[in-house]
Amino acid sequence: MLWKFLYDLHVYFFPFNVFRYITFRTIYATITALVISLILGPWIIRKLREYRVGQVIREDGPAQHFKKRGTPTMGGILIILSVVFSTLLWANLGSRLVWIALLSLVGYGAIGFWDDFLKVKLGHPKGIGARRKFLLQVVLAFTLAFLLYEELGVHSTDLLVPFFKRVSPHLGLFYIPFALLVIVGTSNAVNLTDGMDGLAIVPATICFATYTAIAYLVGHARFAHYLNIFYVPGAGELAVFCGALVGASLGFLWFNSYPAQMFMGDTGSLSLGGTLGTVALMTKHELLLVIVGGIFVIETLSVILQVGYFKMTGGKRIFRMAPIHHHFEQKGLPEPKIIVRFWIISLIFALVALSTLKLR
Ligand code: 57M
Repeated sequence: MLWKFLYDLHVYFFPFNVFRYITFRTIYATITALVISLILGPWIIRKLREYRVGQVIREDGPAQHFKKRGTPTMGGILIILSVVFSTLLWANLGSRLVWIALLSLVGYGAIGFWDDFLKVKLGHPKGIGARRKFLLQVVLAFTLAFLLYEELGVHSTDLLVPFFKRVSPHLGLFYIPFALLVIVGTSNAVNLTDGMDGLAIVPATICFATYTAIAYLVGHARFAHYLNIFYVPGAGELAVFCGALVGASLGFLWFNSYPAQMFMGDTGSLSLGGTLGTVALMTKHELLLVIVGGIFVIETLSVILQVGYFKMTGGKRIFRMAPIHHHFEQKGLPEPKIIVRFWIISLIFALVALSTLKLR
């Protein structure tokens, strides 16, 4: 909205022509979301304290976490508000992809909000309940998958395989269950990772920064052709949206860095995860997400292995505790050390993922 108003003024003042460019608007969407979250952060923390939205800590968890009891949670509200506001200001709202992205952000945020609200405010230990929560996630993912199937046209059901130039399987109608898996899987993977201060938000920021670059490239006919990737008309506007997510996430990190003043809650983790999966689908780099979000994949695999082995052997464990960050914690590594090491690994994954754009 704002960019259009400013751009229209270029007939009077030519330098305002710059508001037309996606790169310029992406930078300002990032800064705007960051500034909004920094300004709103202390107010949201105060409100969450006022409404007594404090984290309940599980008795069977690591003892080091007991001191975190009562930390305000549901901070995902801060991320969602900042992204929505900044996107409305800087993105071209004529792009339907932007609206689909916003739907995933707000939709998964709402599911998470409901779950958090029941847990922390109304004291229901199970929140919405695992089955109902999963069903809601699937229904929303199905809606998003259908909208994408309609929107992306010619390439919607083709996949780009990292490292392989000539392999691009055509999924046809199988695209819908595949898209469900990507969206719901990523949403839950980010949720599982969110168990230490800053542990989920930094890898999420790195993922969104990576997809900012990818969205720009796939939305640019010449770059897409040069790199031999699918050209997705209108996807460039998703760079603006992802930029806003990077800014808002950094703003949230300001408060969530160790020792955290607030947690994102399911409101944040489901929303960030669901949106990451949706963006990967929209930019036609869905398989690359396994590398970009490698840290989320490792965390999820550690849970699958641990739970599977636990059930098969009637109580034996592979890790001291899953997800794997708790394993290192139980081994005595200080929380900040585990967190920063996971950030470094996450950055390496993103760089490797970006390198595959040329390695084909
Ligand atoms: C949510 N949530 C954190 C906070 C955050 C199947 C099983 C592996 C599932 C898994 C699970 O429930 N995971 C999902 C993880 C919780 O954080 C809240 O939840 C939101 C995200 N949804 O935003 O509101 C706790 O994490 C800590 N935390 C921080 N800083 C942050 O910035 O320190 C979170 C954010 C917070 C705080 O302590 O209270 C969580 O871990 O509960 N279950 C588990 O992760 C549990 N694992 C487990 O039971 N493993 C078993 C196997 C057999 C399943 C095993 O290995 O033996 C662990 N979590 C806890 N206790 N709390 C271990 C036991």
